[in-house]
Formats: sequence, structure tokens, C-alpha cells
Amino acid sequence: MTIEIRRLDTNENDFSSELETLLAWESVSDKQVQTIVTDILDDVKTRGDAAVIEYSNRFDHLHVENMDQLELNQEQLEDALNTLPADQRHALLAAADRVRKYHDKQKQDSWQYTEEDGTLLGQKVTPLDRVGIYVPGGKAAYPSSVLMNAIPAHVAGVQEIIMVVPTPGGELNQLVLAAAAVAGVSKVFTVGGAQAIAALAYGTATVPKVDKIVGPGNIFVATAKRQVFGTVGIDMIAGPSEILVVCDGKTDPDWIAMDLFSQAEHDEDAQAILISPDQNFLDQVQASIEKLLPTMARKDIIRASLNARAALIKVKDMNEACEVSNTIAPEHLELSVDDPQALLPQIRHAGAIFMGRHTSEALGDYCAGPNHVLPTSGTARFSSPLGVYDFQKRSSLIMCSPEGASELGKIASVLARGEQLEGHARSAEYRIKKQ
Ligand code: HSO
Ligand code: ZN
Repeated sequence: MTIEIRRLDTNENDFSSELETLLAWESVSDKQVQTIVTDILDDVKTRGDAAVIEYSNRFDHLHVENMDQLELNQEQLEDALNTLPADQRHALLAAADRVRKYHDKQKQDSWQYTEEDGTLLGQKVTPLDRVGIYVPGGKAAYPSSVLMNAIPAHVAGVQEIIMVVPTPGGELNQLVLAAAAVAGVSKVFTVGGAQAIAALAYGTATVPKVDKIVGPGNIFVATAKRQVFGTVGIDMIAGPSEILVVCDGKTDPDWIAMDLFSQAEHDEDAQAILISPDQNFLDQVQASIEKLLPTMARKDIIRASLNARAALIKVKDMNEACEVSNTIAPEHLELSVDDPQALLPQIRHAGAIFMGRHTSEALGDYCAGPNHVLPTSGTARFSSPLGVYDFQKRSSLIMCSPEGASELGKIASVLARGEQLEGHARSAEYRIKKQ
């Protein structure tokens, strides 16, 4: 079976419209799904644990009677970690250490300064009290994602991290539980879907109500997160994985083909794109793809993803490659060249930038240190990787000296009267010093 990867060329007249078609991605927002989700949310809100138990039994084919059976204790998490094969345990701990070290640098500090008249201004940074982490079951149950979501929360100083993970058929994923132990998760409920989001957002007798919910999930989970936003904070609504490789044509084509596979294998909707000024190289990578694809365990997913959404793009030169990359604003960008620092100033929009021929995106997914929860579908134009700052918030500080209150009072009074808000004006005026 051949693999047909779209070819684009900036030299062609229709390049812009071809690129637009390539990037078009609409997250499905099915009316029917929305209604189902609203009903589940309402039900859990009113009936609490009883509704959570019913939905878990129905959707995950369980036979539980009370919430105890849907909660894991710390001992079970520790056991999962201690009984892992040694290489997996070491890899998990090594990855967690590196992720923690990187995120430590993201901590924001509170600050204050005092003006000449003695008025103090500042910003106080505090962690969220309690957050919920959704971990999908099934094919996208990634222990690495447990680390990437929980560690920044922990570093931020969040006291309680509540994880929810569905266990279809009652099957526990030991690596996911071990990752929860490593990342400092406080409680785990084996609940998934919209019912898990509802339990976290509204709280039940057993599941504590959280302040923010993070983590990826299927269409029901994403829709539920959208609907509870406002009651709680949420992170982003993640689209399919994407990789964009910009290469001068001098990297081993097999390496590039495998880098493209590494994201294409996530799911059929994932997007893998290669940009190069070297036509010959694009042909070589195409040949590598054809040669390597049959050797891949997930060849069907990769083929479907490459056929539907991949592209090999020919550009004039590396400057133009950077321009096209900025238009795409990819989740992951590999700069596969000798001197990536020279290109870096031209790159404005990308979730994570992997610099140099040796930096495969896969290293970032697991253990380099930076977060792998990144803006997708072009949202890198306006948003950033998940980080410690997503689990901290800021309060403004104002402490006026008598002189400061007097001077500010004069300004505030004029503006308040302009807005016809007499209470504001008089409150400020009381504090103006009488001459
Ligand atoms: N590449 C994914 C994260 C991941 N990869 C988890 C492997 N495991 C995020 O875009
Ligand atoms: Zn990945």
C-alpha cells in the first residue's frame, strides 16, 4: 500500500491556499455530545457519589457499590512504583528529576516596592489550593503525562493534587500509578469521562472539589472541561499532536522520517510536516518513510495520519522555512541544522523548539525537562507550554501611606466624579489631607 504525502512548494501560486487547507483543523463540537455531557454534569452535581458510581459502572463496565472501590490509597501507588521492573523505575525517576529541575526555574516570586511617599505596591504569588489531573485510560494512558501535569503543580506548591483515571474493565495501569507516586499525587480516583470532570468541579462527599482541572481527554472530557470552565479553571483544550521539522537537507533522512513517525503514531489526526529547501532531500525522506513504515508497530495509525495530514514542503531557503514555520505555529518544531541558534531569532511561534540534529522531539516528550503539554493547532501564536505559572496566581498589593492616600485621593476623586460614582469619590476624598 503506497503512502501519499502531500507536496507543497512556496513557488506555486496556490501555496497559501494549499497551506491553509493543510492546517485546517476543527475540534468537533458535536451538539449531541454537548447535551450528553450537560446531563452527566447536572446529575453528578445533584446526586454526587451515587451518580459517579452509576456512570463508572455503565461506561467502564464495573460492578462497584461504593466510592471506596473507586479510590486508590498511597500504598497502592507506592507498590506500583516498587514492583516496576528496575529499568522502568529508574527511567521514571530520572525523567521526574529532570522535569522537576527544569520547572523549579519557572517559579515566580512575590515582589514589593515602596514609592517615595511611603506607599507600597507589589504582587503576591500563591499556589492554587487543590488541582485535579485527568489522565486518560486506553490508548492514550501516558505515564509521562502524569509527570508533566503533576510535577509543575507540585513545584508551584499546590497542597493537594487529585488524579482521576478511568479503568475500563477494572484494569489498572501500573506505570501510570507509579508515575503518580513519583510526581507527588495526593489522591487517585479510578473514575473517568465527564463524570470525573463533574466530580472534580463540583466535589462530592468523597471527591474533593478542586480549583483547576488539567490534562487531556477524549471528546466527552474536553466538552466537560469547557462546560465547567468558570466554576473551575482549566488548562487548554489539546488538539492532536503535531511535529514540524525544518531541515537544511543534511540530516540522515531515516532520522527525519522517524521523527515524523514519532508524532504521527499518536493518532490518525496527528500532523507531521517537513520543510526543506532541498528537493532531493524531500524525496529521500519520502523514500525513508516508505522503507521504514512497514517496520512500525503502529503502521496503520502512522499511515492514516501521514495520508490525511502530513506534508513535505519545498521552500526557497532557510529564511523562508522559518517564515512558513511561523505561519504554522507548530506544537513541536525541530530545527535540524548545524547552527540552530542562528535561526532562533527568526522563530516566533512554536510550543517547543528542538534545536540541532541530535535533538529528537521524543526526548522532550519524556525526559529532557521542559513540559510536553504544549499549545496545538496554531495556538502557539498566543499561548505557552503548561508550567508552574499555570498553578500559581497573583494578588496585587497596595498599602498607602497617609501622603500617598492624599495624593491618589485627588486623582481618584476626579475620575470617580467623572463616572458619577459618588461613593468612590467621597471614600477617596476623606483621606485627602486638609491644608
Ligand atoms: N507528544 C505528546 C506527548 C507524549 N508523547 C506522551 C509520548 N508520550 C504531546 O504532544
Ligand atoms: Zn509524543
